[in-house]
Amino acid sequence: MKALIFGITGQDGSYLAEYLLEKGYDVFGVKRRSSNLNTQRIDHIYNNPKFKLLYGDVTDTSNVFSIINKIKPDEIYNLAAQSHVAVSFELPEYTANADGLGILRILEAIKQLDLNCKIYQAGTSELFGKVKEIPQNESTPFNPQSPYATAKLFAHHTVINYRDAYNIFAVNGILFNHESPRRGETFVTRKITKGISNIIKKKQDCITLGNLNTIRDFGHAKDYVVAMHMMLQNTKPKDYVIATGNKINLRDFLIKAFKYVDLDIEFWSQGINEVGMCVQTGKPVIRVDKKYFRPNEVDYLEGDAYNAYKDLGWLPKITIDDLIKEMIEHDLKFN
Ligand code: NAP
Ligand code: F7E
Repeated sequence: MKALIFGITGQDGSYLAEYLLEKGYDVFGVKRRSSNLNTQRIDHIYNNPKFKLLYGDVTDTSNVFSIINKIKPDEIYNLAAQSHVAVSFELPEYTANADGLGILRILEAIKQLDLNCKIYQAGTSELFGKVKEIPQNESTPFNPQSPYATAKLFAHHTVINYRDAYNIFAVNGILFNHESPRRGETFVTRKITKGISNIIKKKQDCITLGNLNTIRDFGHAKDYVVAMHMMLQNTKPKDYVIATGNKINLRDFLIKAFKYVDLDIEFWSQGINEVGMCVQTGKPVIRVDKKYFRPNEVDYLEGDAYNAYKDLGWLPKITIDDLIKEMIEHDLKFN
């Protein structure tokens, strides 16, 4: 079996590649050219004879077409995206091009080449935006709040349209936030675990964050890539929500994370004056800065993945406590 992964250098691409190699797949990963090395997450599999890297970009139609024509994969995983919600407000057009049109280019190549290939599209809980229902499942109405989410909404409907119109086995995974030691350092969980490691090593005094009034359903990326593969082994192409069902607000995440290094946090004041004080040292270790606020915020995400459990047998295995432990231990060791 040949799997082609767009977005191989990212968090999910690296875990998925490992998982598919363990299953005996030949894995082809598409990476963008960069002026500096960006393969840190996949360096350990680079010499695996069943793994190959190709240069590509989902904004380049001819490149996408020629890669698919050359490899003729059995499965494609489209994980390539400008995946940062806050950045999408600065780069709306590029985000629409990569995150919205990227999958259209892949589907169009499959259609024109008439290939028998299954396709996974990386959808997101950001589609629910300002939520219309709690918890969110596959029937919850979408209400996107960012250029990232509107681009992913286009991608979501494009997948359904190609599935219905051309009988292509294409599915959307509607994945809630998933994290790991490989999470990009500007996403909130990694910013926190790296910040804690720096505070312990006296390289940093304080972690400066944006909106603390936010609730997320965090899982581990390792569990979530298993769901991606399961969706392509399903008897028919269907979209699924993937989540833990366990929500946590950012202040509680911070309290848990600091607790792991034996520090207690108390929150004082409100809004941009809010600080997280360390009980043991009496010093502020968390501050708020408006520059990390978004023009629109998604305040509450809590997923219901019952259908993935019922149809696919998918369940998350890694708890939030184990996730935090793994991330902090990694950052203490390597940063
Ligand atoms: P990530 O770490 O940011 O990885 C994104 C990957 O896409 C990177 O390999 C990146 O390459 C690549 N990429 C970006 N623009 C590209 C382009 N124009 N052409 C080709 N490749 C491009 O994201 P992730 O956390 O692994 O997420 C994987 C996918 O799931 C993304 O589509 C994301 O939007 C979606 N998603 C993520 C979550 C989550 O919580 N992690 C939840 C729901 C959905 P570089 O290394 O060169 O930047
Ligand atoms: O923010 C708040 C921020 O950037 C989480 C992507 O993988 O998951 C991710 O998107 C929350 C938000 O992730 C900071 O305002 C506070 O409410 O880690 P994040 P995200 O926006 O939820 C979804 C499912 C995806 O699909 C995306 O690709 O934390 N927050 N202070 C902050 N966030 C960041 N980044 N930095 C802060 O300083």
